Amino acid sequence: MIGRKAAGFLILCLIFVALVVWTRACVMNEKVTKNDSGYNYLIGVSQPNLSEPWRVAMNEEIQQEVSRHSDMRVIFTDAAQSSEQQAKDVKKLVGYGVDLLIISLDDPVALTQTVSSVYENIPVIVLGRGVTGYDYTLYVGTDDEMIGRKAGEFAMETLGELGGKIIEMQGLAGSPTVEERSNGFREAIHNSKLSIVQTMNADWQRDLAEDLLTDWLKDQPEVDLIFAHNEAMALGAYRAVQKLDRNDINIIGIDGVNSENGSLQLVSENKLTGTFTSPPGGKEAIRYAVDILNKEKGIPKKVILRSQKITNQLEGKGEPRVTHSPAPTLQEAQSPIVLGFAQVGTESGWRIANTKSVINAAKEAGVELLYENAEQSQDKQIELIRQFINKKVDVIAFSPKTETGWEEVLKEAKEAGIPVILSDREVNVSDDTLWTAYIGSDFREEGRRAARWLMQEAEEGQSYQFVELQGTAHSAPAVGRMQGFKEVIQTDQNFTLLESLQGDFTKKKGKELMAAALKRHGSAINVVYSHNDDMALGAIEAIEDFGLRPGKDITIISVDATKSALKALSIGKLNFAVECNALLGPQLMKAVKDLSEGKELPMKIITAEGVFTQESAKMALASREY
Ligand code: GZL
Repeated sequence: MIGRKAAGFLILCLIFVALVVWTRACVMNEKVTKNDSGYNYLIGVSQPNLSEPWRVAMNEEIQQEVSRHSDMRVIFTDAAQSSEQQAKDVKKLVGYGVDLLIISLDDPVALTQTVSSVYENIPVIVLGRGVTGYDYTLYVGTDDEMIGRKAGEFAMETLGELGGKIIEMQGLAGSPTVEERSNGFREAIHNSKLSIVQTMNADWQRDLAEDLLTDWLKDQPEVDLIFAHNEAMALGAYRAVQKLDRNDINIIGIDGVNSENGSLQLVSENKLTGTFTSPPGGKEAIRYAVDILNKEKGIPKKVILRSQKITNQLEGKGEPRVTHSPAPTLQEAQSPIVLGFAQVGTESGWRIANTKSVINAAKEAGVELLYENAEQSQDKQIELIRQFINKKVDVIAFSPKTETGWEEVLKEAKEAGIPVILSDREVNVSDDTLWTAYIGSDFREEGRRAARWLMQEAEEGQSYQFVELQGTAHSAPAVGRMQGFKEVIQTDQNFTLLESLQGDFTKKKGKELMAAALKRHGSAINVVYSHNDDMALGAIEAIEDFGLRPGKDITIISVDATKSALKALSIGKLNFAVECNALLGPQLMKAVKDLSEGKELPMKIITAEGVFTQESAKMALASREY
């Protein structure tokens, strides 16, 4: 007889074996389930609600694009306007083992932490309305400040010389979308005869907008226009003015969905004066999800979709008027595709790396590159673009020296039907369909990152006097980095700007300007904020010549994070570098290829970028590509 102990041991062994078999079966079963049903990727989509037509359209786009991929499945959740429920939905989707989460949210304050924690384990695409911060793989949405600005310009156009009183109907307070749309609108009407007499928050919801307005409007005789941040609230506004027989009030909305109660229909029925499309981005989100899951290189940080103005100035055939013809796309591409590229110059290490990236990527992609360098002359760049037009290239790309002065030549390119891609720097033109896409950085965020680091490293009670070395005057990076830095640093009274000096992004100018500033201020300077590495490296030499220790007596922060900056960081002569990605070649060629395949490009493709401290620079130096 087997002893009692032996029997017990045997039973334990049998239980253990059974457990192992069962676990394997589960795992196999799960894998079997996935592979068995013939799909590899499971996408989770979390919506805060489906009460807005815009969100219904978003899901439809996602479903449609997923159905083009036989190895992909999607699960949708709808939190019915509860942030707590949306957080639970996200956890449930992660529990199902989704490979990628797409989340659109109304309440970033409640959900940003949830998104951050999911992002630690799987890719996350934030769609439509944003989260605060950058803890996600990719944001697909619109430029909400631009939409707000366009809506403000339209309000001025609508109310004309006399101006008027406006109610602003905002979405959920605290959302970056609300803040940006409101900022853009207020910036546009600033110094005009339009004034916002009441701001309300209807949390993106139609009925709440209707109730708030019905209540407020009944004893407010003088309102001329309502600006609603989305079409659901615009419809609510319409119902309120209808109820109160106040059809004299103009209503401007955003979203432009072409569906029942979508603002495209409301405009054509003359219920809205106009609207600005805010493409839901479902199609783009799935396209990038495929690239992310396939571990493609060069995934951007933000993809910004183009918004168009739709007004009730009906064309003869009674359709809403979509102003501005669309930006040019590529009709009949030659083979190989011919790309004309007018580089701005050779002013910095960043620029040299950028040029190399474009040339190498063109070779790799089989694109015939007509490369020219304007050596910092805008006139030369304009001339080069005209040459490309005359040569009938398929696509033109260039890095505009400054933001302005491009209307004419871009009109000529548009009339010639040649798409123009802005590489690395944006332009400021009245009609943004004069260019087809922008590929580059968020310069204001680069400036904010520099300032945030300075403030977090600042010693309690210590006062700081800083010199700013600015890049090329009126260039997009110089304007953006100055604005972003100022927006943050001005919140701390311990920081005082001594001088802002134009260094044109060159090491020579950076050294000269820093030497002169030291003569004027000496050791009163304890911080230098440089818009690029080359000027920072020039400043380091000037500081040493002056007898002070760069990185110790004077804290230096720079933007670009080229190899030479990482070297200076690693030996303590530089204190912090904000990355500006120079390797735009692959993304530029992908955009050119997409155009040649008839795909519509996003309006802006914003590159993913990081930051470097002295410690992280030491780790990254060996493998740094530029
Ligand atoms: C930024 C780029 C700037 C770099 C400089 O995208 O345009 O121009 O920061 C370069 O180094 O000269």
